[in-house]
Amino acid sequence: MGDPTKQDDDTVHYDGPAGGWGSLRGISSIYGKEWATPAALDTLAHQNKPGGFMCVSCAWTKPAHPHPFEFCENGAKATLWELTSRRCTPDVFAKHTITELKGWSDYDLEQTGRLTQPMRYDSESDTYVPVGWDEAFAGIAAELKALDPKSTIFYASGRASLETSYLYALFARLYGHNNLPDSSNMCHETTSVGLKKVTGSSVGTCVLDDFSKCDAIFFFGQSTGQNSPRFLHPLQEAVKRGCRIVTFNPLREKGLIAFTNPQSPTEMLMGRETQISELYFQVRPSGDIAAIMGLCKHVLAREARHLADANRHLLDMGFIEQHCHGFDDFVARVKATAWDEIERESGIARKDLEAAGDIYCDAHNVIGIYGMGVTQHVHGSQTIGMLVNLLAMRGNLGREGAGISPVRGHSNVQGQRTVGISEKPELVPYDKLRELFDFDPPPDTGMATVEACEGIIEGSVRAFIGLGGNFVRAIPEREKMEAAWQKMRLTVQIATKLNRSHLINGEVAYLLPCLGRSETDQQASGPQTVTMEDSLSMIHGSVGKRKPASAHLLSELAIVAGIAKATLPPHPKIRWDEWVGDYGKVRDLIEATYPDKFEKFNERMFTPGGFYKGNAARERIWKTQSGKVEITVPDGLNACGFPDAPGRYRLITLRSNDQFNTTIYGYSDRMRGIEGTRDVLLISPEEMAKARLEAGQVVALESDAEDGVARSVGGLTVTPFDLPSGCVAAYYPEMNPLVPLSHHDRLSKTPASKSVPVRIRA
Ligand SMILES: Nc1nc2c(c(=O)[nH]1)N[C@H]1C(S)=C(S)[C@@H](COP(=O)(O)OP(=O)(O)OC[C@H]3O[C@@H](n4cnc5c(=O)[nH]c(N)nc54)[C@H](O)[C@@H]3O)O[C@H]1N2
Ligand SMILES: Nc1nc2c(c(=O)[nH]1)N[C@H]1C(S)=C(S)[C@@H](COP(=O)(O)OP(=O)(O)OC[C@H]3O[C@@H](n4cnc5c(=O)[nH]c(N)nc54)[C@H](O)[C@@H]3O)O[C@H]1N2
Ligand SMILES: [Mo]
Repeated sequence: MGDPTKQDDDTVHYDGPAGGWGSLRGISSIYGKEWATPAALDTLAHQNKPGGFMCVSCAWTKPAHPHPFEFCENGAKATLWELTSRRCTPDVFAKHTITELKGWSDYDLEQTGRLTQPMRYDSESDTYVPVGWDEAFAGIAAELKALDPKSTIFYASGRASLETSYLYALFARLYGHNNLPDSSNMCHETTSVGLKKVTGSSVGTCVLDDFSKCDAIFFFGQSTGQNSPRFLHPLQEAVKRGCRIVTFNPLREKGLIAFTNPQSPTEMLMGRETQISELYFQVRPSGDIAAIMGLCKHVLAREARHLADANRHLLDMGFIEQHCHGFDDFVARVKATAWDEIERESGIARKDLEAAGDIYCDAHNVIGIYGMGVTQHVHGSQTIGMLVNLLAMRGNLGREGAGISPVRGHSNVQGQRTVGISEKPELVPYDKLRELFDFDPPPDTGMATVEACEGIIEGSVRAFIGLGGNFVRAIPEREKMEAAWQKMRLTVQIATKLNRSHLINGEVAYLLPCLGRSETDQQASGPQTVTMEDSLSMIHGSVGKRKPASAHLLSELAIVAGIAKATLPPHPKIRWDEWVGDYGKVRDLIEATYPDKFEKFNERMFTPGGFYKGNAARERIWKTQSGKVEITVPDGLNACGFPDAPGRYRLITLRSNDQFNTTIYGYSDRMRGIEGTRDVLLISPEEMAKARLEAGQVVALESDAEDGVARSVGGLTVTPFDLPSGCVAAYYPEMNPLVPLSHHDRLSKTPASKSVPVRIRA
């Protein structure tokens, strides 16, 4: 295995805009090595096209009129990663014990390639040994039958299809629990809970067409160039027609500054780039509540001037009176908040916030966008509330060309929630489940991610099934979690590639390899289609055409059904074999369970651009407590939940464009100019001087959380970087040992990974 800290020798430092030659080089650096087959290129050409398969990377929408190659650098990487010619066969496990494999880097583990056969952990030899599918299902079932269902966890990492997710959740409830954490619990749960609280809808209100009608876009903590690059196309088009973009982000992220379309030969040859953000503010991490407060303050000042000069309102009084609850309290709070407080907490000067406020006031249609820079804070839900307040002031909600648009992560993470992956029974139509399957689903609230981690640490959780993902790497509190994990009785991982979570196994452990989305899924009734829901609530069919990586693979749906059938007693209405034989029948069940969202599901699944699930909030129907948009008042002006203290920094945990979550593709963070290593501590030159640090010095980060627990990560090279004062940045997942499990959004329990309290130890 290569040295994981060394960079690939063909990576180059790239200083241009996002997209452009750099992104093509990013793709070809993977191509050049081992994946360069005509078949792979053909697969990519079908990516995100009607009748083709849907990208396994991000959740950005798939347009009705796709580009000739509707994929980006990251989508291509993610697909090629799945198409690798390398195989992690039983041979790999025969040659290396689990203890040995634990010494490998995460990068090297995934480099072993696609898993090919079901494996069972053999404690005597400390290895994974091959096992037949039926034997694996029977073994898992025997364990599950002996356990209290409520002591087991069924995790899902937002990739599995709507069909598989629906059956997975059904299995959990038939077996007897609602313990269905999802990667969303670490991601946009703040949206699912916080946005729902104020608008009544747990998802964004915008559709793609709104981006061609908006006059201004306000961006908070979402890194489009890295994490949803296809979204740069509609952004570029919006800018070209005069839409004004204002961005709030502690880092100057390339994609939001300028973009060259890699699919436009003229732009590529002429080196032409589009400036994306007209104004770009390096807000302090957790300072968005203050920044939005400043914007609102300016809108109120403009309203007063407007009334005096023109005797007309600048605010949308009709919307406020008819659709908002609590507006007056909010206005009182904005007026009572002083500018110097706003400047201090946001790190942005008053005149700058006023300039941004002018763009807001002068635009007829405004869209607010956000990502992890908003959701992963102790008061992330309150920041979402503030963004909704700002939009509501001029009626920018539930109207064409305007709205709120959280950008989701995993390609079907939003959809998994739609079809029942939820720990909350009140979010699932139990009456329909009773009617369809003739059973009583469990009434009690189950465990989401944080509760599952608490249960694992405390020993009350006895079994964990992972439908994809890399739970142990993605969660906070790594040290305690890794130790506690091995005390579980049973761990089962359904996966395409080997990762860390597969090596930290329970007493009884199975590793079950599944088909990837780009591969043909052949069942009794023929090749199958699967479906997903994207970030803009569009539902798409996806058909894999590639030959499976191994003849032993089963589909995710078949694996879930296989375990369920072996575990549960027979029941005339539960027809696992029939459902595995024809996924169309599962879609019929989804339609019967959610008739308003999935009408004519089988007929409509190949609608170009997808079909819209619908959203009441878009129609100005607010399913909130008051029946109106809840205009909320935040507790304070920062979202971090801990006070400033000497030597304490807010740590931002970052992704690079050369990773997909816990999967590290390589060591080139091209857009930030960090090459060859991920073991860096990014810090501003001013903070370096204050802390007497030298560039290149190796330091450790230590937890500075109020709980006093010792947590640290060492070996970080001090790297000067353009960041606001009082904060540092380093990579996720390497920094996860520093995140306390209790450090999460107060409302939704989303881990607060974007402002972790740390100290630097030289
Ligand atoms: N290539 C690639 N694509 C991906 C992923 C990946 O890992 N790699 N992951 C996928 C997943 S699951 C998700 S959820 C999405 C994540 O996509 P994003 O939502 O973009 O998530 P991050 O990159 O973690 O953080 C977003 C930005 O928040 C900024 N930020 C940090 N703190 C603050 C703050 O306090 N305020 C503001 N305004 N900004 C802040 C950071 O500088 C960063 O630019 O991407 C998806 N797509
Ligand atoms: N500190 C910090 N922590 C974070 C974050 C952060 O910004 N900072 N971000 C959080 C976020 S937004 C998220 S979404 C989570 C991510 O948490 P997870 O979703 O649990 O992690 P991933 O890295 O996306 O999972 C990758 C693994 O999924 C498996 N896989 C890939 N494709 C498939 C497939 O088609 N089927 C199956 N069954 N398996 C497949 C492969 O084995 C691969 O190793 O991490 C969270 N943790
Ligand atoms: Mo995510």
